[in-house]
Amino acid sequence: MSETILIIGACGQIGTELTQKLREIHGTNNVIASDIREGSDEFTKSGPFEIIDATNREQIFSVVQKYKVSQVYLMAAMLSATAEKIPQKAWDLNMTSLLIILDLAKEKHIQRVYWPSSMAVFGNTSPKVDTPQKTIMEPSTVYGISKVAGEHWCNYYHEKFGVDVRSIRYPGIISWKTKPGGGTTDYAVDIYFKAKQEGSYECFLDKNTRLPMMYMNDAINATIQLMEAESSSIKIRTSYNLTAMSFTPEEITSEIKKHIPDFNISYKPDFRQDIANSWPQIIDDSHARNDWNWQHEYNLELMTKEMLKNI
Ligand code: AKB
Repeated sequence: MSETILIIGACGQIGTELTQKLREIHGTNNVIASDIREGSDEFTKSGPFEIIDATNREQIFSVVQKYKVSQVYLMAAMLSATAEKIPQKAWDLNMTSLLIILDLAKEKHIQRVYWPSSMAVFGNTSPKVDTPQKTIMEPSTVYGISKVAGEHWCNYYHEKFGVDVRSIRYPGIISWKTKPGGGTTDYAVDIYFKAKQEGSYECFLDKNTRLPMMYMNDAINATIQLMEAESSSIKIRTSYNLTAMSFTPEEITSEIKKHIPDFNISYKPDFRQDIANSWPQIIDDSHARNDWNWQHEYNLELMTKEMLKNI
């Protein structure tokens, strides 16, 4: 069956590349990009684009009806570091948008929903190494609280109303096309840009802070793979643990130095250090690997080559 897909938050770091990939698969006119404001001309004029405030049900519903949308990818969200500064707004954006989409699916206006969760659902009391799919989840950030609550809303709508909602707990996502904004893992993107453009970087996390990460190509493939999987193979309707690699600022620096030997790093941890300390270091994503055959392609070495080649 042919799908008509709406991406909300299409101008963001993941949304941009997701839109491009889905357009390659489904055809440009079957993938409607939307965001609260217009992105670059190249992006907004390359296919259908609508202005949508993700907290406005009327705007979303009218676009769903206009294009007869069958699937929604809800990528609009406020990330961990920004959310700590404006908690109420973060909660409103992250929760209201999700409940609108889940309701539209419950009312059968759309057939399938993708919603991103995050490793931020875990907190200081979760195991840090090989963090299991199911474990204690006591997040210390507003972002994490909104993701835990969102995951349970997804599961509730699936169990109670049969809503086909699918979700991944993303680790830090690293890419060169569109920069992330407001996250704690953003250092692992900034470091490549600064290494290439200025030869030095001041890192806001300490050199030994190990965090789970993934290159964008793997994140996009995983997301689409999950959305295309048979419903019967999806055993988890909260959200799937997912990872590709884990490294520290010191380790990524050594890898960059193989290409830029004079690269210089200094460390000045700020409030984001506490957030990073509360997150897993290494995640166990065996459920995703068993249930829908998730496999990553990029490790630190391969990703570094790609990042430095493309920036
Ligand atoms: C963040 O740092 O807030 C995000 C995330 C891990 O969800 N990249």
